[in-house]
Amino acid sequence: MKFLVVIPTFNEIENLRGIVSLVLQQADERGSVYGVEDLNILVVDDNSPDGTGALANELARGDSRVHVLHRTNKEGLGRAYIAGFNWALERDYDVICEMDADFSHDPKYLPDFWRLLKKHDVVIGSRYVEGGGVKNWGQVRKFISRGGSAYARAILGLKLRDLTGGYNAWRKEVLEAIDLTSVESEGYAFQIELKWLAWRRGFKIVETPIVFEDRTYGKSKMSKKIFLEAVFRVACMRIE
Ligand SMILES: Nc1nc2c(ncn2[C@@H]2O[C@H](COP(=O)(O)OP(=O)(O)O)[C@@H](O)[C@H]2O)c(=O)[nH]1
Ligand SMILES: [Mg+2]
Repeated sequence: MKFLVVIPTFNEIENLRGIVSLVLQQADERGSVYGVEDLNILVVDDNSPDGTGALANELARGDSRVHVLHRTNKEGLGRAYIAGFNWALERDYDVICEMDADFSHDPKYLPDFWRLLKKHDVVIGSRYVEGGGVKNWGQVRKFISRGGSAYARAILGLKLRDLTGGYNAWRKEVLEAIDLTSVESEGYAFQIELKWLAWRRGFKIVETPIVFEDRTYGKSKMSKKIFLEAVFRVACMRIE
């Protein structure tokens, strides 16, 4: 299995080196047990003012498994992922995995993804199934996140618990079947829309528990605007 972890970054200078090394460590220690012969990382940086792009270049020079895609403007998480997905599809990766740079998505769960990918097309890292959870989040953020998934589930009729989460792995056939050029969402809506499109096409989707820890370094880029985008776009997805 050729496996690509796509990590979008905007001002993640304190986090990137650590997360890249933890992912590679999982591959070195456990990859072969699960048939992952080749694991690569693609950092998609939107010209971060803090120099994350230059750090990514340095990491790529130090390890041939690390690649970098530089974009000139900050265009949001969704655009960065689409660029990363297209990069992967042009290079024949079997599975493409989304992961944040800020350690909220612990690479220790990768073996669970690898195991489940043998029998499923999509594996979702889920905070809202037995064994999953969130750490260091205030009540408001917890409520918004759970409420967001419940809202999307109710409107779309999807039987998945964690719809807004961004720690997900996709077999390439799924991303090929989805018309990526039609996906315009930016933030949480992007994660919901991908799952919705995969579900509608009948792909086999499974949730695996993850405990999501809030970041220690750097700032969240999610905003009220991105939250409202999700509320609006989910309603539109139902209508389409
Ligand atoms: N390339 C790129 N990455 C982004 C953008 N917005 C957020 N990210 C990255 O996406 C990941 C998740 O963002 P984050 O702010 O931690 O979201 P939160 O965990 O929901 O608060 C992090 O790795 C960010 O650096 C963007 O506009 N462009
Ligand atoms: Mg985060």
